Amino acid sequence: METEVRTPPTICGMGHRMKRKEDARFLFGKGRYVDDIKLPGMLYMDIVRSPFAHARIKSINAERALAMDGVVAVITGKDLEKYNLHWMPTLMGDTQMVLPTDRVMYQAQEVAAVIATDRYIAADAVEAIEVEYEPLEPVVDPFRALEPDAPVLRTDKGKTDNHIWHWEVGDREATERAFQEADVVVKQQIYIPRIHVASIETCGCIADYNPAEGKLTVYMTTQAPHVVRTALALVAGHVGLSEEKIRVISPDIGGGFGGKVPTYPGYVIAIAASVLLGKPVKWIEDRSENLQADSFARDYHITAELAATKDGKITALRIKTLADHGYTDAAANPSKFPAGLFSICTGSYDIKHAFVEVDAVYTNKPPGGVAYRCSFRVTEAVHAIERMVDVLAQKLGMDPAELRFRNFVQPDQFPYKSALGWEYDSGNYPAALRKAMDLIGYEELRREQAERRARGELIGIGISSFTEIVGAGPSRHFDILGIKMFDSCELRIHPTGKAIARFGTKSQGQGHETTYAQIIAEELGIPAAHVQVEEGDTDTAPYGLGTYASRSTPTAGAAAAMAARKVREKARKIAAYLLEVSEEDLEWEPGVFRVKGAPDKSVTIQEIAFAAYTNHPPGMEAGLEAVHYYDPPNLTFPFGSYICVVDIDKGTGQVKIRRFVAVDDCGHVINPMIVEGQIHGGLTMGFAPAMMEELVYDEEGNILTGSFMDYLLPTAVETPRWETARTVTPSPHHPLGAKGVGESATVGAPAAIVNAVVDALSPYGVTHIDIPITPYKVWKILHEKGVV
Ligand code: MCN
Ligand code: CUN
Repeated sequence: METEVRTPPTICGMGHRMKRKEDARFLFGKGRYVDDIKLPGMLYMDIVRSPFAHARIKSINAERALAMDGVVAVITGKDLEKYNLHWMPTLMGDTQMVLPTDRVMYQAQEVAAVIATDRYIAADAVEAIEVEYEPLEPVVDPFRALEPDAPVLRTDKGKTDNHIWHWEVGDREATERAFQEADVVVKQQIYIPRIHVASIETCGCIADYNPAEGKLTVYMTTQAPHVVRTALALVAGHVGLSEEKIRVISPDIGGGFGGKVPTYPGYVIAIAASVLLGKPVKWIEDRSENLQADSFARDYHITAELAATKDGKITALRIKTLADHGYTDAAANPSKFPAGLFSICTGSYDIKHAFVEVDAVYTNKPPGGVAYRCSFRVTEAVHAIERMVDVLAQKLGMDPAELRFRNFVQPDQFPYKSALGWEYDSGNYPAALRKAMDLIGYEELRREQAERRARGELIGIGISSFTEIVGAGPSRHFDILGIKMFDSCELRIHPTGKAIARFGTKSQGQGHETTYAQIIAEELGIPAAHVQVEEGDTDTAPYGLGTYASRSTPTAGAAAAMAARKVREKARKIAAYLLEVSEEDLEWEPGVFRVKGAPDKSVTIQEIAFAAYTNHPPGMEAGLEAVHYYDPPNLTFPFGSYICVVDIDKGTGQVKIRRFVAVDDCGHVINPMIVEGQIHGGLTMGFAPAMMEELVYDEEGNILTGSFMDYLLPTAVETPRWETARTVTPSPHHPLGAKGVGESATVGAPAAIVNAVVDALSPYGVTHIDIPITPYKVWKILHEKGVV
């Protein structure tokens, strides 16, 4: 099944490969990012950061800095404390220092801020500030954090240990029984390391407080401007910032990937500085600050077990995880889900019994936990189950594709209720895997592998048949800080039949200006080229929860369709009035109402729009517009099957990806070109942590990968050529049958790569390798296992 194209290219509704409307300004170098904005009288902020992972601050001496020409102010935690602004809440309801008053908790933590007339002066003044520290014993290893004699980090919260929360789901006893009765049990430790998103644009803001109006405007690199506005009003209401006086503007964003969901101390300090000084204050992180201090991703220590019958029917899954959250839980999960949607870890398989528990701990590392195209921890879940299925296949001596087919949730089982409580809306897992196998020539590859193995060569084939879960709400289960997770569209049709549509989401590169316009074109027949899309300004956009967890299409995309349908209903009334027939006598085709049986009697949507302002029916309100707040009935469950083929060089341990086939299914596709772009980018962001990326700390909590010399990013040179294809299984509850897709490839890809490498090395007894699979790691294994 493919997405049906119902509109001509002149209208460019769903299914058209429309070129991105936003790209013109980017290609002309006319994007408007936060750092492009320069306000009159603007001051610049730079931040003093801690060299220690854990230390007491004995003194801060700013005298030399303050004496420098152009330095306007130095702000410390003690200054903010006077206004009770030295702490702020995190999105997970924990607390985080804005600036410390006595202790620093991770290397690169904010210690003080300098405000100056020039960015260079601010940077020089940062160097001139003398901070005296008394180093304290750091807690770096999360397992060490749980030991009874470990230093307690969050004494400010009255804690007596470093444990943050315990979360569990599933039936512990029934799972235990299934394990006792199983023919075969496999168990594997899996570490999914800390990684960093490295978007091209770092984080930053301009806080512009206008004392005459009492109004604060913040231009900010945020994926969720409305939530920031409400949170600011809640924490700074006591200093006179009430919500109608706060305007958050998220202009063009140079990549978010989850790293621009949290509220960083820098934003709050800049706002405080602007309010105190009555001038605009700009703060833009540099690359090292972004890498060393911003929200990380993953850092899950997983112990996973599968129980199965000897012929390969999986009967139970059990997972225990330790989550390292750094010094505060600043993950951006929905409130009820401290471990995000990790409980999707039964994956694409019909597993009767499952039990999952996650414990979170504090360590002396930067806070965070949700970023990097993760779909709220689905990446971790997929990695665990897709690895485990291969571990089991290896133990049973069964082909991993065969084992998957044997355990897939079958197409006729949807809607499918998983053992961990999710109701999968739709899927066809066997079809996607079959298609990927056909495209790559699976059987032929296995034959080639057997021949080459006989010659001692290392070739591996890895599969990942993942299930995603994206599109939060529904609001009965999903909220952030109590704010329900719906999303919105406000649509206005102008008299000449052109439109403006505003949304509560915020594109960071995903192409919303194009795809939302295409949705409205699909529903109203107004050419997508004539639909202006706006996001990111809280003074004009309807309230929404923002863009992350691939939720925009499932929520705001649905809202666009629903708002357009409301407009169409009013348009139908106007059409009936203009054509002097009853509404029932009208037929709709994209852009035109026709009289049934008299097809030459018709009015176009443009004529109707004009009439809405010039000649509307008596008794009807003028205008043609609608607002819709869409609260999805369920999440959407995109999925895919990826197959990776690797060749390993025995001499160097270098893994070369020979082929990578990705079959994705995100239901109906709005713009195939954009979806392919999302998948190409997502695959590269799956390849990166699988092969290269990791944030590493030493025992003192010093970051060892604090620059791109050590934190390795793939470039076009390292990145393999992606072969993509799709199946289309529409979501039954989404108005367009669409599912989210923005993170699928990042979620699904790493396991396929690891499975391929392990498959290559399996004849030598290798059952698992933790990512990143660096040449050195492979080289060591080759030597340990006596392969060379
Ligand atoms: N789309 C489509 N048909 C579908 C599904 C999606 O045409 N069936 C289109 C959408 O209209 C949209 C794009 O694909 O233009 C992604 O849509 P969606 O899956 O709804 O995801 P979001 O728009 O909510 O984007 C968020 C997602 C996340 S969470 C991360 S992280 C990520 C990602 O998108 N960050 C990105 N992709 C990114 N791409 C870029 N360029 N930059 C980022 O920061
Ligand atoms: Cu988890 S990264 Mo995206 O949800 O913004």
